Amino acid sequence: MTPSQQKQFFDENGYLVVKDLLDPDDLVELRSMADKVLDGELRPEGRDGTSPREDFMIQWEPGVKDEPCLPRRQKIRVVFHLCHTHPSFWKHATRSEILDVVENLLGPDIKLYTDQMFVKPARHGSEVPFHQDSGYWTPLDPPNLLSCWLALDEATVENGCVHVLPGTHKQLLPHHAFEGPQSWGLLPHELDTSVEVPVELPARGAMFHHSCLVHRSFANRSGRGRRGLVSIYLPSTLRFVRPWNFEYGWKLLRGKEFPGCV
Ligand SMILES: O=C(O)CCC(=O)C(=O)O
Repeated sequence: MTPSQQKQFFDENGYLVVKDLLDPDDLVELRSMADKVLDGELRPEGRDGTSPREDFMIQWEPGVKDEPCLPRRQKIRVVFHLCHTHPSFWKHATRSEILDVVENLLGPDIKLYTDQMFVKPARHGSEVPFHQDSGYWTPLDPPNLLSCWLALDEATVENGCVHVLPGTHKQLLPHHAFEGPQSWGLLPHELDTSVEVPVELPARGAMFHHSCLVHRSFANRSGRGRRGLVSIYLPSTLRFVRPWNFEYGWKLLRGKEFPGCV
């Protein structure tokens, strides 16, 4: 697809797949850093070289968190804010291969919010229920952020790839609290699930998705893990409708800032 075809597909569907986004050598390097984070072999490192925290910010898989015999990497559900706490992940979040696509889809003035590694370990990875990311990021208006979901491992239906409802990005729906490791989202009976599409990706492929696109992923009961490193961007023209004290701030990556905006 040409960039203008990509933009047209994204505007209509709310997502875009780029199958070979990363250079193979860059994938090897990134996977090795992700392994170290998951195995507890890497400490967070600020951009000034200091080490602000003992460990990365981790959400554990609730079902196996306290299993003494499982390796640490099998017990991790999500790791947050890697790009703000280690230079290797900052390098990833700011790489031109990603930002060129982001600029095409969002426009020239781009800020970085943060990143999250969804680990979905083999056999123990729990589901992510239907949600729109802007259902979480409610202080920002308009709800128009963009995620780049980069496959560190091949993502298939079997190991819990992300599923999307194309075209649902045009409206933000009210979210609800419910039980589970991720307790904020949308209920299947509120949605037209007949249009649901599994987004299978080769390792080093990526899906870009709008923050109002409804999506989910199922539990991983297969023998193969599936890690997705999700970097999140926004136009620097968005405004806060409520204060949001995010400790790392919103970093300008391309273009300019605007008075009164994020
Ligand atoms: O990777 C997953 O399973 C879920 C990802 C997700 O919800 C997101 O990128 O917003």
